[in-house]
Amino acid sequence: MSTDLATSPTRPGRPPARRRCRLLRRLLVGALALGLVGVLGLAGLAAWFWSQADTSNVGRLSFANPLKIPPLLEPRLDGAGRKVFDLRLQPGTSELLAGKPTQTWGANGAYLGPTIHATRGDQVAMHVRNDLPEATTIHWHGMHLPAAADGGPHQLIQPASTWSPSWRIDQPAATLWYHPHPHGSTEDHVYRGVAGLFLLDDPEAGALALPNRYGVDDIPVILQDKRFDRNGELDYRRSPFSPIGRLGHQLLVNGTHDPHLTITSQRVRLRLLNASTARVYNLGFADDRPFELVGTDGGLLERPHSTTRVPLSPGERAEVVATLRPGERVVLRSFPPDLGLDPFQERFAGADDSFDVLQIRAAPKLAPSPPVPGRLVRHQPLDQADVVRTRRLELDGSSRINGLRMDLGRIDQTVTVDTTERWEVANRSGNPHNFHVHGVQFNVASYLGGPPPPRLAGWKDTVFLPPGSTVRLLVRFPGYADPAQPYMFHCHLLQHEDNGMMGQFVVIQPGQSPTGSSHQQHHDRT
Ligand SMILES: [Cu+2]
Repeated sequence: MSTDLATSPTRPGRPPARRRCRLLRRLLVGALALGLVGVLGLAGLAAWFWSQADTSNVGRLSFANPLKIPPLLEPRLDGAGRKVFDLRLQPGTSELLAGKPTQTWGANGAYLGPTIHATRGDQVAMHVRNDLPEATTIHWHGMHLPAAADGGPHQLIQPASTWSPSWRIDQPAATLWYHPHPHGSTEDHVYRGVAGLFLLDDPEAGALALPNRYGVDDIPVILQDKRFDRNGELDYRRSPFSPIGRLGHQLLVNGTHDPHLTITSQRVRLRLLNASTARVYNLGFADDRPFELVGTDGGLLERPHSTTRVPLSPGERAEVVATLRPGERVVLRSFPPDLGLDPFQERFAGADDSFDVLQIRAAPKLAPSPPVPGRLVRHQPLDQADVVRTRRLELDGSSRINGLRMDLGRIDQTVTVDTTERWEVANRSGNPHNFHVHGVQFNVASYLGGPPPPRLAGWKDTVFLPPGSTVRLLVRFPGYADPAQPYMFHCHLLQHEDNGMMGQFVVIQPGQSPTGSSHQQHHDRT
């Protein structure tokens, strides 16, 4: 190249060709060097973020604090024989980390809410008073109930107002929960601390020899990860890299940091709830001891499933029974979950993270507990032969279902009451998602191309979907039809949900049609 240039004629006022060429080369080398430094810098920055992105508290806890047990909410009976529960949503100050006050929200307290307990057949009435500075809702997650009582984004409770839904409990014993659901703010409202358990009971489950003394051998385990700033306040920043939403560095169980639990009987039932906004847990014991999985989102399994790990994505629940030896200490731990991502994304989505959750301390003498029954409850699973319609729902990116963002004024699906449908849910994005349906419990007919694993064999209302996966659900819509009030289906990774990965369905009588948008708000000023 330089030879050719050297033979070209020189023009007056310009450097000779050879010098020009040298200059060009220098410029080029300089630019390349600069580029390289830039690329290395960016790579270094990415590597730094990557190295900072995994989180673990394993080995760093002292298990100093007794596990808080949310109080049981005592109902009063009204003249109509209904069990009336009073919830007051309120702001407050909590000491989540020792010595550091944190501004939080709760129900009947500064953080989280009481445990509600009801029995199949009960007529319940909930009085939800909103003393928060913002409008919110309370959704009864997993409950079979009329759409107007569901507490989705249409049932906004304005500040200083009370919402009073009522319904009859008509579903099997289960570990359900309640949490806010205002469209666009669900992640923040849940993160601030409004959530609680709603335990259902029935005679068949009540007759089983399972640990059932609340707070003694039947223990709520509400898992939440939090990020705190230097002053101990909740950090609301979103991670620019996380494909799933805000991930915390600290773990709270029932609002307790660094917790332990003392047990005085041989077996303990843990009701595990993932009440985090984005984090997926993979729960087991530090010594890998097997335990019995006895229940999932919507109730007990037909028979216990012996395992060493239970993965839980946001919103999911599991009931497990563990056996202890006198005097021992064992740690419930969350191991790195499998999110189905590439190693780079996995790191930013929490898939390399591990947490010590709770140290269980067995008393020196343990009262004997009966063995876990080999058969639990009879199931009447939904029948493929009854399917009247198949719907396909595709989760796209991090904010759309079937190409559309949530619109409170648009009904996406219309189903007929008392029919069974197949819902084929496909995760068409590179992000992990999960899928939650309001108002019903479903059966998983197939999961990732095969039959459902034992942990998905029972009633579910929320199911995890790794990128590229498809799950087929059998869903039946018994009892309640209302052409004006929609139920929701959505991703329960709350940032995705707030961003629009949600749709609406109405349940109608045969021949009815949906009666348009339903922006009605059900509240009375009090
Ligand atoms: Cu999602």
